[in-house]
Amino acid sequence: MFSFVKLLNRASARTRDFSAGLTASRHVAPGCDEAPLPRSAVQVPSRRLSGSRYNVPPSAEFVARPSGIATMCKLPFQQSAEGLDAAFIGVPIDTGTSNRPGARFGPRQIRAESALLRQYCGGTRAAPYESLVVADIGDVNVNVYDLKDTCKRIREAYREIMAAGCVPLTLGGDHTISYPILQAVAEKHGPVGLIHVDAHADTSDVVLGEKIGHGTPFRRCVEEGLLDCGRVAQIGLRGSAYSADAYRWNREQQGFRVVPAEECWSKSLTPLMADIRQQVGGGPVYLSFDIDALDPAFAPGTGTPEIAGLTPIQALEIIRGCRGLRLVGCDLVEVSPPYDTTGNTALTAANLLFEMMCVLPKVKYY
Ligand SMILES: [Mn+2]
Repeated sequence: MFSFVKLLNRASARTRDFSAGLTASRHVAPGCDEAPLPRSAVQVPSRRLSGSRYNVPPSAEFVARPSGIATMCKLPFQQSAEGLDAAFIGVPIDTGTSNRPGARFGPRQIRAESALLRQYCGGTRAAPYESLVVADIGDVNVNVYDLKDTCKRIREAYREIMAAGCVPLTLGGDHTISYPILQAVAEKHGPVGLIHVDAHADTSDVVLGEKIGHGTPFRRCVEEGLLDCGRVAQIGLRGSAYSADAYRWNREQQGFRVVPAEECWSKSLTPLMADIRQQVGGGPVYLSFDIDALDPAFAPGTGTPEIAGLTPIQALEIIRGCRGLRLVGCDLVEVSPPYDTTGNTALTAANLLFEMMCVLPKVKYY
């Protein structure tokens, strides 16, 4: 019988820093006559064992995808953002949703589907794990009974992440979460530029008498001065509205660039992103991506779907078009797994989060 230990050793020789996150490979099937692997060799990320700087997920060439604890991209889990350049973090709430619930299960399923992701971006030749120290730092301990308390908990958690000098890559969760996240981001960086990809503007003032919800986060951000409004772009907006000129407040009063879905139909968004880089560059930028920006044919697992949305190709053009910007945080929100039994919405979200990591400052490209 082929030795599992030999397999691991061979893998280590072929893939530098392979054993990082190897908690995934520790399990030995019942009846298998292998001796258990030495504890120290498999339970501690090799970054700390080897002195190497980076975490690298185990390759599916040597460690089966379905094995192990479901961290984002099969990266090591760590308790805090200390020492990290970027961190995946979940915010599992849907108490801010207005229609279909379920986004509280988003982070969990995005992590599960992310097991398919590999180490490099084949399309752009990005090598994030040769450039950044990244880990999964788990979820914010939210209060599913109290949205305002949840916002406070999110703000406090992200203050710590920002204090550690780490870029958060957030797995949502409904869109309410971007408001307390941006409070913490702006506390550190001052008013930030924003690229907001969404079917909806999310700038309502009050909904059902409430100021906090997934339709209001960017209104609250504007009121609190968290955004540098001339450096805000909203892409993919569409659908029926509460008035005929639904985006006037955004455009005329705040100076946002609003790019409705109609202006995106049937074309590459690469030229648009060249314009938007000019508009939002020159300072820190936050990227907030609501999965409902995509057409529900591609991403049905979401709370407020709108027909005639963006394609996954356009989503990649937008995210890859952010390369060169000083991104200080990114989120991917509104994945509601119960509305997509195929898992494809979460799989798409996992890929988009991976692509966000690939365009962070200092990522190496071959
Ligand atoms: Mn939204």
